[in-house]
Amino acid sequence: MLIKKPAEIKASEITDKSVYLQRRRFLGRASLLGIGLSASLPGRVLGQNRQALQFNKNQAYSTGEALTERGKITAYNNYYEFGTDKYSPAKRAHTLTTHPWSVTIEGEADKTGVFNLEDILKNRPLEERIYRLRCVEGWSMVIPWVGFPLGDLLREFAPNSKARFVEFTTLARASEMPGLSRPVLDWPYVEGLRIDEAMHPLTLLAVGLYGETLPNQNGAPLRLVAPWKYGFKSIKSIVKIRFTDQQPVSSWTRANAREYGFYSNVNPDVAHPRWSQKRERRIGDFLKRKTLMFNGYADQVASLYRGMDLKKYF
Ligand SMILES: Nc1nc2c(c(=O)[nH]1)N[C@H]1C(S)=C(S)[C@@H](COP(=O)(O)O)O[C@H]1N2
Ligand SMILES: [Mo]
Repeated sequence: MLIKKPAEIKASEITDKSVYLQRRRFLGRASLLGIGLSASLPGRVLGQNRQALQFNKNQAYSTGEALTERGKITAYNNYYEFGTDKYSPAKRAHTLTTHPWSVTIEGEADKTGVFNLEDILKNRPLEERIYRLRCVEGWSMVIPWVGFPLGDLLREFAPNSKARFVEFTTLARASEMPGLSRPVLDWPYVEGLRIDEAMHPLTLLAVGLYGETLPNQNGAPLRLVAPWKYGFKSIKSIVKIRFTDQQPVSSWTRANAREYGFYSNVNPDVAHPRWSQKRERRIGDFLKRKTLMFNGYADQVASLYRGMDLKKYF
């Protein structure tokens, strides 16, 4: 049942953090009461306009740290398909058509094919998870994502025993992505995870942030979020997921293997060849803070790397 109150419609138009927090509290109560706030999901996930999403808050997987303002999360981005400048994606990504959208599932799995995003999202419950995101360049944010565990989706395709890795590919549509005219990276943007990293319960596929569909500059309509890894692993606007027995070569490794390894786990003890990773600036803060091992998710993910030399496998 859809019950819309004027106050609630207003809140979705406002980007201020305190208002959002109030609204989140309201959403929490509303979902307890079983009141739906948005009609006909998943159709509404797909439009380019901001649409309210229906979700449950996953507190167990959320940090209690102060959120980065929505306006900062959506204005300061890395999305090289729209230019290498941090402010270009917000200015230019509106040209991206995110509907219709399909995702090709390929490789070492019983079920493969091309699937409409609508079908992927049908009857799939969404969660809000507040995660830290740490860019390899030394800044970080705290982002309230809305999405679902990647592993839940992957299992539906029944990957076989050869599926040791998962490779992800971003859309490469030159007519809508002005950055593709420059060979800064080898397009399309490709990233990869080991299968156990992909299946880890922290690994999210996001369709929204701050309670609404993803802005294009943040990777609409579907992007990866692996919060213990440097931001570039969290690939945007995904069109292909491939199960493979070979370790994928990511666009960043292809561009500069010495600087960007396959794992790219946040690690204050392994410096980037051109700068230290010991500290980071939380966007909005004046002073820097210490970078934490695995971006603060060591309790959950350190066991994935037991026995590995993380200086070698950086
Ligand atoms: N397709 C694609 N995905 C991408 C990037 C990109 O340039 N292209 N940049 C990455 C980098 S370096 C970071 S830090 C994060 C930034 O995500 P945000 O803009 O939503 O904060 O997206 C990652 N995903
Ligand atoms: Mo990044």
